[in-house]
Amino acid sequence: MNGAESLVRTLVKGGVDVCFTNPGTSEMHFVAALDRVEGMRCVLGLFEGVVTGAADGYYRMKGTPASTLLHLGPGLANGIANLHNAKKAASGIVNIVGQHATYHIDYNAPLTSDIEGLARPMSAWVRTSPDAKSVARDGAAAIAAAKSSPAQIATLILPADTAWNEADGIAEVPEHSQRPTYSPQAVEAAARVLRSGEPTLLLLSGNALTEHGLALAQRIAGKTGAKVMAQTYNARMARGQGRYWIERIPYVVDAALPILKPFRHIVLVEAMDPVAFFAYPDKPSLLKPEGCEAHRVTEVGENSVAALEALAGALGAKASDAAQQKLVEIAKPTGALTLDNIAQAIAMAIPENGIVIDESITTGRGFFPPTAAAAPHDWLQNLGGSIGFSPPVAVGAAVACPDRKVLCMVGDGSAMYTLQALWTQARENLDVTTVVFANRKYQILRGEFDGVGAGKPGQRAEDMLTLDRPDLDWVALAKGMGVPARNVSTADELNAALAAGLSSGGPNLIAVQM
Ligand SMILES: Cc1ncc(C[n+]2csc(CCOP(=O)(O)OP(=O)(O)O)c2C)c(N)n1
Ligand SMILES: [Mg+2]
Repeated sequence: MNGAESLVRTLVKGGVDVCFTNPGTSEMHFVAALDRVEGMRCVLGLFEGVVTGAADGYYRMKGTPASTLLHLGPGLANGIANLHNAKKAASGIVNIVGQHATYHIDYNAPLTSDIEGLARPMSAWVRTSPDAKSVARDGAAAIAAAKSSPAQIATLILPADTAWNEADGIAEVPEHSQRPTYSPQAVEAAARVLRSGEPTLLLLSGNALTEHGLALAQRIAGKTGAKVMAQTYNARMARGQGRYWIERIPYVVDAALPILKPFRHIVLVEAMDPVAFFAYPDKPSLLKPEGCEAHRVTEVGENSVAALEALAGALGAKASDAAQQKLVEIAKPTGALTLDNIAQAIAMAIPENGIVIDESITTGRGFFPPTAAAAPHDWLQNLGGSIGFSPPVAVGAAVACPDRKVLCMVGDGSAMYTLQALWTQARENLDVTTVVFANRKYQILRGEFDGVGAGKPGQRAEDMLTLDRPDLDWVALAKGMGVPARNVSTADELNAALAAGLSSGGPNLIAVQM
C-alpha cells in the first residue's frame, strides 16, 4: 500500500467518504487510490471554488466533514474564497492539497509556492506530511481536527513522493475528547436578565436555529416577553410550517438600528454581538444602542439547544408558554414579476423538506416573511460575504441529502463566479433547481455606492455596476453545461417553471428576467 492509498483508506475508515476534487499531476497517486478503495464517493468540480463550496454545503447538511482534493498552491488559492465562507460558518472540511515531491521543491518548478502560507488563514490545522509512513497518521489527525467543536478546516499537504512511496497501513481517528457543552453560569446570568423585565433581545445563530432550539426560544419569548431574532446570516435554519419563525437583523445599517434601539439587553446564543457588514462614514460599527448590554450564553460550537433547554427550565417556560404567532399568508402570485410576487412564488414552491440556499442578495431581502408559511425546509446562507457561494453549496447539500430537493437562489452577479457548479450538478444528476435573478446588475452595490458617500455614479462607475452589453444568456450557459434552463418574465411563468423544475428530479435552471 502506498501513502496515497493509506490516506484514502484512513479517510473512509474515519467516516470521510466523499471527496470533491480537482486534481493535477501531483495528486495522480491519490486519484489512482480512489479507484482501488471501496467506499469513497468522488465528485469532480471544474473550478476549485466549486470543490470547496461543495464541501461546505455537505458539512452543513450532513454534520460531518467531506474531503477536497486540490492541486498545489494555485488550486488551493482558487478555492480559498469558499473556504473563507465555510470557516465563517464553522463547517468542518478535510482539504488534501498536493505538493511537489519533497526533493523537487527546492528546484522552484513552475507550480512551486508556499502552500502552507496559503492554507493557514482559512485552516485551523495545517500539516505537510514528511514521508509516506506519516501520511495515514496525519490524515487521521486532520479528520480529528475537522471534527472538533466547533468544526474546523484542516489542510493536509501531500508531497507526491509521500503518496507514491510505501506506507505502513491505515490509521485510526482518535475519539472525540470533548463533548460540546455550555456554561451553567452563563445560562444563570441570562435567566436573571430575562427575568428583569427590561427590554431584551434573544439573538440566535448556529444550533439554536434547529427546530428544537427555535421551539425552546418560542417558550422563552412567551414566558418573558423577550423578542427573538436571528443573526443576519446563518449556516442553517429550520423554517416553514410548524417551526417558530423569526426575523433576522437586517443587513442595511439604517434598517437594523431602529430595530435594535429599544433593547437594554441582548442575550447571545452563538450569535455575534450585532456588527455592521461594512463601516460607513458617520454610522456605527456596532449596532446595539448605547447602554445596551450583551450577555453571551453560548459560543459557536457549544451546545446551544441544551443551553436553551436549561434557560427555559430556569425561567419555568413550558411548551404551553410558547409565544403565539401569525404566519404571513401566501397565495400563488400572478401578473408582473415584482419583488413581492417573486417572494410569494418562492414561498409557494419550496418543497416539503427542501433545502433552500439563499444568495439572492437584493432580490431576496423580503423573502423571509412569506416563506415562513412555506412547507418545512432548511434555509442556508452565506456568513462570509464572498459571493459565488450558493451553486457550489447546492452541490454539496444535494450530495449530502440525495432524498431532498435543493432550491438555490442566486443573483446574476453572484452566479457568474462559480457557474461551473452546474456542470457537476448535471454530471451527478443532482436534484437542484437554480433560480438566477437576472437583473443585469450588481444592484446591491448601487446602494453601497450611496451608503459610503461616494456621490452619484458617473458613466464609468455605472459601467462597473452593470452586467449588460452583452446580456448574459443564462439558458445557453446552463445548456452548455448540460442543465436544462428557461427564462421567465411573469409571475405565472415563474410559478410554472418552479413547479416543473422542482418536480423534474434533476438539475435545472430558471432565469428570472427582471
Ligand atoms: C468574492 C467577492 N467579490 C466581490 C464582492 C462584492 N460584491 C458584493 S455583492 C456583489 C454583487 C452581487 O450582485 P448580484 O448577485 O447580481 O445581486 P444583486 O445585487 O443584483 O441583487 C458584489 C460584486 C463580494 N462580496 N465577494
Ligand atoms: Mg444582479
